[in-house]
Amino acid sequence: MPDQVVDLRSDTVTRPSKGMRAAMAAAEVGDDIYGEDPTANELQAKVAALLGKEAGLFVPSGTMSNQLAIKGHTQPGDEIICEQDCHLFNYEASGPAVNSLVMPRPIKGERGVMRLEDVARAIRPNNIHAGRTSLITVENTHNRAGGRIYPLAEIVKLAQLARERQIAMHLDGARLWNAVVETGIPPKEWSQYFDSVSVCFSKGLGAPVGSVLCGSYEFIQKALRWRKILGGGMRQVGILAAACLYALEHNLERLKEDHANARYLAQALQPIDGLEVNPQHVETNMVMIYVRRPGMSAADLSQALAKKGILINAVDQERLRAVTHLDVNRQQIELAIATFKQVLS
Ligand code: TLP
Repeated sequence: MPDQVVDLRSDTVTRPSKGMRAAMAAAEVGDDIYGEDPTANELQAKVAALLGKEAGLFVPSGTMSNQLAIKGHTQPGDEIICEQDCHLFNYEASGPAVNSLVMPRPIKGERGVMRLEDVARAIRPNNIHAGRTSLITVENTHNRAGGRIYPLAEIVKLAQLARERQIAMHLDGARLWNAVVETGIPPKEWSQYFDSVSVCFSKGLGAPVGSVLCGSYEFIQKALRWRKILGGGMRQVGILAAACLYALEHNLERLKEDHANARYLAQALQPIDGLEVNPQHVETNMVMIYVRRPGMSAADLSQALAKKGILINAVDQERLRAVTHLDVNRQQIELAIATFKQVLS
């Protein structure tokens, strides 16, 4: 076994810190199914206020949050427009089809960003031959686009189109925090264009569990019912909500360090023979690394690195995705770089 393991597979691998665990242990709790958990209530109110929405709902995962949002905005048989590389289309086990009986209408984006014309063209006409287009979803930051920040100007245009055509907008903001910290644009400014917003605490913010879905009172009441149906109603959940409150207070600003580490990693990998990396595409905490060595797939390189303690997932045949987070420091990034050099020499 290697002496040291550097885990760059995802920012979901972070473990709760001592301080976070202490906050969890000290949390005031109650039965959340009765709406009586003060810490969960505090978190929901705080996140809703941050996002400028009427209400928030604590849920166990980003997946459930997205699924509840789709359920809340659609009827069976509807179509939902999404970017083809987005999480809810690729990594939620066909959840939209299973839970909401809707058809995803994936649009090919340019590194995660959809062209307005393509979205407009994909909206179904109002006649009996077509499903109703009831929802447009956006992912910010965009995971498979390498943590790209969805440009606010593009969101504004999409929202205008959606309003004109009476289509709801949902934001998968699992990593909205990264976009907020990097751009300095506050959460509310992003979320004002959406009817619902999902944010996660178990990614770069370092909490063990938890997402919050925000929207109107009416929408959240519906989501509350569906959370129960799906088995996501929990009891003394303040123990988990406390971790999220702690994360908001202590781990938000420091995301900048993860972004700096990602940029540093990209710059160091760029000149290595056999790799293709564009540091200009590194906007937040992810680095997409193309493997350009004949006969070597991304999976091959991932395995060779893993043998030496550097864990980085292949996201397709030719790409590795390295994700920086609060459990990886600069010295560990240096070790990762040295190992890439060694493996590819
Ligand atoms: N993403 C995970 C994997 O599922 C791919 C990761 O390692 O990045 N939205 C976005 C944009 C996400 O990246 C993820 C998780 C989710 C939703 C789902 O969150 P969870 O895992 O809490 O269900």
